[in-house]
Amino acid sequence: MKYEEQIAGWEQLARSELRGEIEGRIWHTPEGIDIKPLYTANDLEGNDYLGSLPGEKPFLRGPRATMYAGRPWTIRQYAGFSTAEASNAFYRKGLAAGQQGVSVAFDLATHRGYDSSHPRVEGDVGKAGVAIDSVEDMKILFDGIPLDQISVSMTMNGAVIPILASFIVAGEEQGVPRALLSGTIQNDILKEFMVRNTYIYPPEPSMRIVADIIEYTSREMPKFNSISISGYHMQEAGATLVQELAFTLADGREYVRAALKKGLDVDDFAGRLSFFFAIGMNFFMEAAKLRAARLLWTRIMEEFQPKKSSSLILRTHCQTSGVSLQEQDPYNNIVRTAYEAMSAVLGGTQSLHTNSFDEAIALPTEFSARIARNTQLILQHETAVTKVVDPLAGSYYVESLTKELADAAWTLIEEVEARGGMTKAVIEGLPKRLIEEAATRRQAAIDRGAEVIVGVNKYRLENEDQINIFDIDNKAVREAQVDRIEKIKRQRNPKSVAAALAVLERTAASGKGNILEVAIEGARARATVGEISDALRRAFGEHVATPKVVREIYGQAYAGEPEYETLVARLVALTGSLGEKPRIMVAKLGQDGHDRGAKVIASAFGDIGFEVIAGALFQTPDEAADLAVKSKVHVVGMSSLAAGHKTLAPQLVEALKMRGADEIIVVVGGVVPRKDYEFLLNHGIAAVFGPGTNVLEAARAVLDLMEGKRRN
Ligand code: 3CP
Repeated sequence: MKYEEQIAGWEQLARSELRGEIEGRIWHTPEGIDIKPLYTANDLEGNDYLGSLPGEKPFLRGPRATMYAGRPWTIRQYAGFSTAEASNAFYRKGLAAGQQGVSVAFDLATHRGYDSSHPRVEGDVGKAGVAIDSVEDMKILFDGIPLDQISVSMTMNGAVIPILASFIVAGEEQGVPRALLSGTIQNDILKEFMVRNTYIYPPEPSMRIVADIIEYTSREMPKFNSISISGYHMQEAGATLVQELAFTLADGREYVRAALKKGLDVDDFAGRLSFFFAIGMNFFMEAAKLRAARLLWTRIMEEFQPKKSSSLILRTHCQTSGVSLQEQDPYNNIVRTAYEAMSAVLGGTQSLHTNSFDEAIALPTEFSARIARNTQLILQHETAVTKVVDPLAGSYYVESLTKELADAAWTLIEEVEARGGMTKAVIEGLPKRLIEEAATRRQAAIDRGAEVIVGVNKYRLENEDQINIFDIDNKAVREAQVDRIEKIKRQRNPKSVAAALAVLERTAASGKGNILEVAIEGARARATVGEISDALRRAFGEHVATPKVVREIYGQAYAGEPEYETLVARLVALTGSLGEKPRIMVAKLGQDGHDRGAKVIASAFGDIGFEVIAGALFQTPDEAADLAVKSKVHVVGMSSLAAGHKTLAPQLVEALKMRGADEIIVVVGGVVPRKDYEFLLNHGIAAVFGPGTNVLEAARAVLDLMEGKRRN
């Protein structure tokens, strides 16, 4: 029988099993790729990359010839909290228990270039990462960790100059010259403007900083990866896998151009560019994404005509998806993470972080961190997945997916190119808008139950046991940090600090010289992270984003559904009785730039019929209260994802009271542990919406509160 006839036979069988057409079983993915129930040899026709080998161009099958059969991926768990002492102890325990590399999470004050003593960061110090104010903190952070043997990744973008400078000096003072330091600095500012928001300076000077770091590390630190070009945060913000792939690679192309503009030879730096992707729950597509990424990166790099083949290779770190973790029935997260980890490994990652099951709600405990680490150790030692290179190769489905993802991402990459490249596209806001639209569409799919999340919108437990949550005494951390800063300032030579900072400011303003090189002198003289950042602020100014809200995505997804229409009708009635649309301000306070939740809420509430005022990022409680009063809002919805809620929410309530505006209803949404609800409700918060909240339910609750208030 001919193959075509065989397939026709299968189709007939399938139709009779389905009692309908096969088309009904095609899965229309958010990526715009249609997935059929069956893939066959026919799907491989026109696929040019099937014969390629790992370690060879176009590296689709892996950057190394032997991959994990030669050396398994690095188990690199991202961690950091509280003080340098506490984080150092955590790293040392992790390394002793099988972790293979260090990955530092800094707190948001550090990310945004503020010392712990700065009044704007009161709620942020030591919360979502470790507080680092100077070389002294950095030395404590790596005490007893030999920096010439253990590679260190630092997720830092905004305050990348003082942090990398302090790391280099800490290494030096530990007896490790910078040429021997191995590791990675994230240094990927473009995605900050798109999604992560820990930028400080405007895009153009920020691109100069990236290029200066590439220049300096390629000359002085041959074992150090100068950048980690990240799609992770895009997926976390709601991007589809095609968007994640395309925008990340387009960012990479932009960084290569920025480095070439500095006069560097492509072969001097390309081999030390690295990448970072998220791995979500779409198991095969995620593995295919990594294969497609390597293929496309080789294509992009060939444009720059490097001589070394290592310049064509995409090496990547991966992290299992944070947004796929749920607060409800949290042990399910262990299972989710294990699948995602397997997918990352089948895709050929070089380094991996596996999330802890409690990370939807708080920092990991020692217990949850152990399970997360062991998820990888079990993969490496017990499953035999390391024995064979690229085991999915040749799969009709995975090879087709790899090609379809690559083709779709390439179209988007070329669209960005036609608009003048990624810096321009970012300034114009195209990627941000597309990602926010995708995020809103996905939220609607989850709220409607079209996308099932076990334990959240289906199979939900009636009663849930609460798990132990790790909490940071943020006040104590801040006091300890302030004491140390004061001590450093007493002991250092003020003249050398002032001189180093003046040179730094001049170097930045002049456009000549290397900013990192001169900042190292500042760090050595014990200038703090805040002082070095301020010198650059004086030269470059600060970036202020104008929040924009996407419209008519959420409403369209729900159009015609009774529960949505009922809510819209309630809104119309309330608008009639108020004589104006109910106004809600969505506020982000402190240095927490995670704005996916806030944006989705703003977008959905707008569609339902509220007038939405989107507050700027990084407001203080006083600034938010001023805007709320000026905008005459009925409700403030504070979105908190970085654990600052217990400090900032009561301050916001107080600030409104001081302005005689205590009739404004304040609700809090985001990553708030259940055990904090009572505290917030006792401090003037009217309702708390934790992770997994259905947006329509939140809108209903806000309406109830408003109507209740009108009746009283
Ligand atoms: C690797 N090697 C091999 C083989 N495989 N040698 C022989 N045979 C093999 N099969 C060599 C490599 O060439 C290299 O040596 C050494 O072994 C280490 O391998 P590697 O693949 O370079 O691995 P690693 O050092 O771990 O570096 C991985 C990358 C790096 C390149 C991806 O950039 C990295 O570690 N990134 C981590 C980024 C990170 O952790 N980010 C955290 C984000 P040579 O070096 O001598 O060649 S956390 C953000 C969370 C969200 C938020 O922002 O809040």
